[in-house]
Amino acid sequence: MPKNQYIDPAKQRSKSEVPFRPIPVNAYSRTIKEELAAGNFTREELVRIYRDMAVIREFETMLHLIKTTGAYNGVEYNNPGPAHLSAGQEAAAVGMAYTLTVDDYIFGSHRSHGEILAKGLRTIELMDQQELSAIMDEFWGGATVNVVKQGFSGTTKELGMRFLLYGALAEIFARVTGFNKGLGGSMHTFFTPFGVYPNNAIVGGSGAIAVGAALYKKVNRKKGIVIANLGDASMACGPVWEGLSFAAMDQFKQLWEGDMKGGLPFVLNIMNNQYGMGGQTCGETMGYDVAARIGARSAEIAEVSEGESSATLGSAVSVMGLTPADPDDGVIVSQFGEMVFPAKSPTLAVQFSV
Ligand SMILES: Cc1ncc(C[n+]2csc(CCOP(=O)(O)OP(=O)(O)O)c2C)c(N)n1
Ligand SMILES: [Mg+2]
Repeated sequence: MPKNQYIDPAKQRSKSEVPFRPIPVNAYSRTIKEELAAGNFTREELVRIYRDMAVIREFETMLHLIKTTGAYNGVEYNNPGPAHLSAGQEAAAVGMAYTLTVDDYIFGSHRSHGEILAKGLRTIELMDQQELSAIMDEFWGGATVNVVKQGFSGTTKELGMRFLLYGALAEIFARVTGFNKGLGGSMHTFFTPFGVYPNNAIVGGSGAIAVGAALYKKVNRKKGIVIANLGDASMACGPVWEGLSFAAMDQFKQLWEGDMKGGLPFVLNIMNNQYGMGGQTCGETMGYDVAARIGARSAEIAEVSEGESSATLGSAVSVMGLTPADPDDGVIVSQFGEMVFPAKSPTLAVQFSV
């Protein structure tokens, strides 16, 4: 017998109000010193956060140089494929991944290299070394890991980092040793053993697809939460609203029972860089102001992990142009306070060989 939510016409049509609470905006304002003093992070954790941001910045810088000059560090390379870059958004990607576990999944925005690397690095940090080794050895019969094993002697985690960077880069370059045998490219790079699920060339596409993954986790009682990373302009896209409405359905709270009661383990993470390709989202009818409003009824990630509800989070960032052909977008503001790169940072201590 199907269950129904009882609609009482007297109550449904009675005069009332929808109460609203203030929405905190740009509420985070701690410095690194304050975070250390508060015991929220150790020095090692902060260094690792910075390392992950530096790795992503250099990865994107490398791609930018290859696209615009045909070379990186004196090595010539031609990449005729697309490269949707996210330099400047490192803090948002690393911040998103930092609290995640191996069991959590991310679905990407259409500039997702940083998200992929951030979640991959986080997973490598947390994953059991034997499991990590087995995953790398088994993947495509070792075709990807064998490339990065050449001339390498280091720890399993270091090998894991090489594997992640190489697998993602080879995919972007459409090489057969890439994570998806080169068939996906820049916007469809993913590696599910690390919880990195497909990204999407359809702006806002992940907003709906990730909800399906969250439903899968819920009904199969799987550990972990699911994040849909989106650009701010995707707030104008139907799949995002459909996904959000589905994830927050009252049925989950009112009709589902026992440990199944509650919203989906789903978070929309909006990378708010104030741009949507040819225009600014600021002030547009369906622009980022709306993101703040839907955030008004959201919960923190901790609550999502406990099956309480779905949430929306916003992160303020800015970037290089979407593709190397686009002009750079501008200034950087980060949710990580002072751990922010200037838009044109001169050098970083991370370099790759291609
Ligand atoms: C459904 C859909 N509409 C339009 C496009 C073309 N398009 C590519 S990127 C982009 C802007 C996306 O802006 P945003 O989501 O804010 O991401 P950002 O580039 O700022 O990271 C658009 C409209 C697309 N790929 N998919
Ligand atoms: Mg944008």
